[in-house]
Order: sequence, then C-alpha cells, then structure tokens
Amino acid sequence: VALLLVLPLVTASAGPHPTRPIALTDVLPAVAEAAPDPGGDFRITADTEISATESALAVAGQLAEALRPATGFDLRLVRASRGPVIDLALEPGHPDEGYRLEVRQDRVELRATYPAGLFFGVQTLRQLLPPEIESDTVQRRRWTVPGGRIHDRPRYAYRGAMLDLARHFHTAAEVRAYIDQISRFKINYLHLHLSDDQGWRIRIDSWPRLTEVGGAPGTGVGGDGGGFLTKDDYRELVRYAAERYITVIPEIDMPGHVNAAQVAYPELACDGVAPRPRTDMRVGYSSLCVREETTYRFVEDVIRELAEMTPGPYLHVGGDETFATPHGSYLAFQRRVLPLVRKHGKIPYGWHEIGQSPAAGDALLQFWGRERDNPMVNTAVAAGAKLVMSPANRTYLDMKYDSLTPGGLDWAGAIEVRTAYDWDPDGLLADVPATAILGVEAPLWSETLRDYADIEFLAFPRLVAIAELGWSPARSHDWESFRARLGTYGSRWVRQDVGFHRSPQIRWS
Ligand code: TNX
Repeated sequence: VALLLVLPLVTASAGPHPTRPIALTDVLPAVAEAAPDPGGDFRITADTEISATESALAVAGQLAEALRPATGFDLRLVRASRGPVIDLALEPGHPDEGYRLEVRQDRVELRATYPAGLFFGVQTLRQLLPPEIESDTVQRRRWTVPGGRIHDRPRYAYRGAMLDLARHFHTAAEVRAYIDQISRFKINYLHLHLSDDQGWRIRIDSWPRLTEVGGAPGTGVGGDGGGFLTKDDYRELVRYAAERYITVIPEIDMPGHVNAAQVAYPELACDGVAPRPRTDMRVGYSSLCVREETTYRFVEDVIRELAEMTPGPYLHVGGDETFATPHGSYLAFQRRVLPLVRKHGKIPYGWHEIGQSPAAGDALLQFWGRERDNPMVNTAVAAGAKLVMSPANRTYLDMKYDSLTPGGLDWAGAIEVRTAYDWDPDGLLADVPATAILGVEAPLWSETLRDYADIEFLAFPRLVAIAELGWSPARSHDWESFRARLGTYGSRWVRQDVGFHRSPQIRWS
C-alpha cells in the first residue's frame, strides 16, 4: 500500500517545477474559439504516428522534428494509421491561414484549407504540450495534450516584424534565429530594412560598390560591425522564411536615409561630391538628387534586382524622415518611383509619408505616427491605400521598457508590455475605417543592437503583444488573460535559451 501511494507522488514531482496542467486556451496568441473536453486528453508516446496526406507532408515533417529532441521519439510519418495518431490533412472550408485542431483520447486531428493553416495549428499544438517540449535534450515525462476542439483564424492578413540590418548588421544566421522565434507566434511577414545612412546591406550586382563600400567593416553605428547579405544569403532567407509561412519584404529607404549609397556613388548627390561616411544616429540629412536621371537609373536597377529575388508581393521603398528633400521634390520623386515598383511586378509599400503622393494609389502604407489623425494617411486611404499599423509609441521594439533598460531609445516613450498590448489597431486613427487596416507590424530598429542577445531582449516579450493584436479576435483582447498566458510562456523561453525581458508587469513561472 505504501508503495502505491508513493509512486504517483514521485511522478508528479518529476521535473524542476510542480506542473499545473495546460489548458486548451493557454496559447499565445489567443485562439479564436476553444471548447475543452476534459475526457479527451491525448498522450504522445513512442508509438504515436503522424499521418498526413501528400499536401500535408511537409508540415507533418516539421511537427515530427519539433517533437523529437525533447521526447526522444522518432515519430513515424505514415499515410494512414489505425493506432494512436496525429492526423494532418487539407480540406476546404477553413478561413485562409485558419485551422481546426481536435484533440481526443485516441487521436489528434489538424485540418486547414492551406498548408499555412496547418503550420499555425502545429504552433498551437506545441504550446499545448508541457514546457519541457522546448528542451533540446530528452526529458522524461508524460506528453499530454489537453482534450477539446480549437477553431482558429487570424484577425488580420498582415502580422509583421521588422529587423533593421542597416544600423547594425545582423548575419543571415541571426535573421534565421529571429524567424524561428517569431514564427512561433504566427507572424507572417518579415520586413528587412536593408539600407540607411550608415550602411547598405544587400548586394546589387549593377551597383557593386553599394556593398563593397557600404557593407564594409566599421559601417555599423559607432563604427561597429558591418557586413551585408549576398544574393544567395537573401534567397536562402526568403526560402527559410517561406518554410515557416513568412513572406520576406525588402526595404530600400529613399529618397532620404541614403548617405551610405552616396559615399559609394557620389553621382547620387546633387553636388556630385561624396559625403563623409556616417556612423552616428542622426536622421534626415541625406537625399537622393531628385532632378538627375542617374538617380532613376539607380533606383530602377535596385528595384529590379530586388524584385527578381523576392517572390512576395511587396517592395518597401521607405520614404520616411526626408527633411533634406523639399516637398515638391519629394512628390516628383514618388511620381517616378512608385510606378517603377509596379512595373517590376510588386505592390509599392512605404512609410506613411508616401501617402502624400497622388501616385500612392493602392499602395500599402506603414503608419508609424502617434497621432489619432493624420491628413496624409486619410487622403491616401480615401484613394484606396491600405495601412499597416506600427505606431511608434506602441510597436517600436527598439524603445526602452523603462528608464532603466540597458540599450534602446526613448524618443517615442518607454514601452512596457502592457503599453505594447493595450490598444486597438482598428481604433487608433479616427478617420480611417477598419476595412483599410491590413494588419500590424513591430519594427526593431538597430541603432543600439550590437548582437543577437540585444535583439531577443528588446523583442521578447513585446513582439508577442503585437502578434496577439494581429492574430486574436478583438473580443478576446484582455490584459489579465494575456499577462497570465505570457507568464507561463516564460518557462518555454528559458528552455530555449531566449534572453527575454523579465517584465515586472508579468508573474513569470
Ligand atoms: C525613426 S520611424 C525612424 C528610424 C529610426 C527610428 C529609431 C521611421 C520610419 N524612421 O530611422 O531608426 O526612428 O527608433
């Protein structure tokens, strides 16, 4: 009798913490609908199989791979199974990117109309397993998935993250690590800021000095680092992201933020004189020469080469903080450049200032302001433009959490987790209808980001707040719920060695 009593106690205390069972709703970002079934828990064992139809095979393989390190199980991929199974298949009738996940005692069923939905469903399933699943070494414990049914779908079609490779270059391997992390939270666009006053970070064959000079060592802020992506690096990133259902958007910032290009090619400046290289953090002092034809040859070559290696629909042409470009010149520039983007098969995308141009048409505008009313945005939206919401005082991941945060900037104010979470993308701009909002994006500018640890510290957990605003239904928006789910997610990051900010607003477990 004594032995029988002792055994369950031993099992219950296995692992570093006494574990509370995971609920079907313990997911980041919050799922749209969940109906728990306490009798339907499913247990993954070495005998579990993963079955998938041809079109679901790739995601099924990703699931098997995700489960392998911590469970030690080499789960078999099969076409059909009679035993305990996690079954993945496509079927019509689900919203784009949406999925249904049903967990019963004898099987788990994941269904979506497109593979992207299956992939997002897999991200949910991973979070329904105990946090030890994140370990890269075998953990001895029970792998139980809580029973019930989830119907999930995104609120917005666009859920983005931006990484600035210009102020401090980050290697392709670091970008891949970031892709791994953001894909957990159903982010589906990665915007790469590839050029700025300090450096030029993407190879352009027809203008080779851009990276030879602008990507040289010492071109980071403060004379740090430097470097650039080769075309192969870039193509490989596009592929790596696509495997995680993330679309890469390249940005070349113009007509401002071009000092590095002019150091490499002085003919891009109106006086034809190369400016001195700049590695300080000031903005708004450089401009392409709007009246020179050379400028448009340059711009079209860059757009063409970028478009050629970018399968996604958008090409971002910057357009922000052009204090060195007179207003009339700015409009003249955009009248030439925005059509060039369309000519090369892409939808023009820019910071919201491009909304001043009648040529913006149905372009995508990234709103980074803090105001509730912006006349240039209103006009552009009335003419058919769509908006991605990146208000600096909510979504800028490079802002400090509080005055004590090491690194980060503070011009848009300190942003603690609740500030990043507690706003509504549809309701921010007074005169913009909800139908014009395509989604949200969390930009991470890199003036103060010297290494990958700096990226993790500023991005997490705030990126998750923006991911939830982008994915979860407005009616589920609830700080207490978000805060509780984030608190339990912390132990997953610990196991993944992600150096996140232990915000005092969250009870981390
Ligand atoms: C503003 S907002 C910028 C960037 C800086 C950032 C720093 C916007 C479109 N441009 O040039 O890196 O602030 O937070």
